[in-house]
Amino acid sequence: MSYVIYGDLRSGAFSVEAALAETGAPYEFKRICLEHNEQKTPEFLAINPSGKLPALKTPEGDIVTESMAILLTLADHFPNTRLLPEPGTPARATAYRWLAFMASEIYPMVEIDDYPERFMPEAAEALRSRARARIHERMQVLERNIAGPWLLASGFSLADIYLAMFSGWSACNDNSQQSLPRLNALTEALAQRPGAGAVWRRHFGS
Ligand SMILES: N[C@@H](CCC(=O)N[C@@H](CS)C(=O)NCC(=O)O)C(=O)O
Repeated sequence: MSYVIYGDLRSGAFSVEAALAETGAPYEFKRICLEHNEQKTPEFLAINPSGKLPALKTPEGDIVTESMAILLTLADHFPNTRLLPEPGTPARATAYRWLAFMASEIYPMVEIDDYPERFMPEAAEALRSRARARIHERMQVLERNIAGPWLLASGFSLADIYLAMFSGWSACNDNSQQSLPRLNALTEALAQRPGAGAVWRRHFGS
């Protein structure tokens, strides 16, 4: 059995697929179409009760949800791929720091940007614009902390894959609203990688 990714193109499933591509492990990509709200079907809710992508089924048949948890699980499954710096090092702690920042400070704001009517149907557009402003502030924090070319001075890691995912979303990286030159350079560097780069093009184009 191989890994099964439940996801859609341009969704959080990009990060899972890119990480798996870096490991070279076989996987299947099961499309759950966000446009058709397939993440809310009973079949998918049985996999992830929160009705969100991505989800991962391991070769042993275990389900993992929550993008950061999935990425950390893959780092555990493939220690030789060096998806993260060595355990116990300051670089590893910095990777956790920024992964958690993106998962907790930015991803929930993207839900508000995508579905503002869930939270305030009477003022959806005003809420979306507040969420975008907060996302932009937080993307600037990341921009200032990119060591170059990768987020960590120690080199490429899962944090780059996760950061590139956010940079692919207009809510986070709208060129007309803000300038993120280091982030754009990081994404270009990621697009050159044999593993994650091919997945980047499949999800986000050139
Ligand atoms: N905390 C979740 C957030 C996942 C999430 O919001 N995924 C989006 C796609 S990128 C989704 O499934 N949205 C559909 C919805 O909220 O109905 C994670 O990190 O995996």
